[in-house]
Amino acid sequence: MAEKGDKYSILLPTYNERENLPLIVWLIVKAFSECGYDYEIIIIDDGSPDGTQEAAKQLENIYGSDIIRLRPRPSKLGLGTAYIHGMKHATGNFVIIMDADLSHHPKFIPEFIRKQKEGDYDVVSGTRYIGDGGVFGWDLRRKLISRGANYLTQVLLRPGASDLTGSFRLYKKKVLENLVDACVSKGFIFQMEMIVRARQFGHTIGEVPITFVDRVYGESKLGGSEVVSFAKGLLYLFATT
Ligand SMILES: Nc1nc2c(ncn2[C@@H]2O[C@H](COP(=O)(O)OP(=O)(O)OP(=O)(O)O)[C@@H](O)[C@H]2O)c(=O)[nH]1
Ligand SMILES: [Mg+2]
Repeated sequence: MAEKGDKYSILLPTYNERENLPLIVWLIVKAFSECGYDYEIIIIDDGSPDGTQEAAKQLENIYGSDIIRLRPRPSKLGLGTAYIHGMKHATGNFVIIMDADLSHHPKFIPEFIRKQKEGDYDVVSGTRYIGDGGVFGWDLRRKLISRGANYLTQVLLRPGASDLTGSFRLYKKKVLENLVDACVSKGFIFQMEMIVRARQFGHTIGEVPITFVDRVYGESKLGGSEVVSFAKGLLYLFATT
């Protein structure tokens, strides 16, 4: 049951997610109405040309401005800084970070919360690589890249968490603020650095198996340049942590 005083701020970074946003928001609202916790959804849209912001405004009208909080930025400034921007506006003592493209299903949120309370964890990370977790809809290339990146990192940095590149996580807000201050990398590797630093600072990490479903609407952006910058970032972390 809900405990008094706890509030969850969900950060939803969006870039061209007009078709996905109404459904993900509805699913989050549903998840919280079932578990009864206080929450807010912070939408950080980077001037999406597809009209995501208009959709977000309609959602604000439907659910109210206490639940849906719009914190847009004028142009596409990247995912890492979108989290930082959103975090600054978060009023909860916990922050949940997830993608808005329906790859991360909000039905797992109550499990994240339960897990966090079970061990008073500083971080709870969704994992595709243990228990019932898994990936659906990726081609072999994408699976190999994700597995490879994860495996290499496990070997080089031994972070003690099974899914390093995933981005469906719950943080104590104070812990997230510290980690964000400490992290240097941008892009795909940012998620990994967060978990590596969490371990480095002695934070506790709980894990929840999640299924990850490839986006149905919208374009995928993972290209060769991301792979190269990931490899560079990994070597940097290996050398400095
Ligand atoms: N605010 C903001 N959000 C972004 C930006 N880039 C991506 N996003 C959002 O961040 C989340 C994750 O991005 P995705 O494009 O799904 O990245 P991915 O899951 O690695 O790749 P695909 O799903 O295959 O495209 C989604 O909700 C995006 O809309 C950005 O520059 N600014
Ligand atoms: Mg995605």
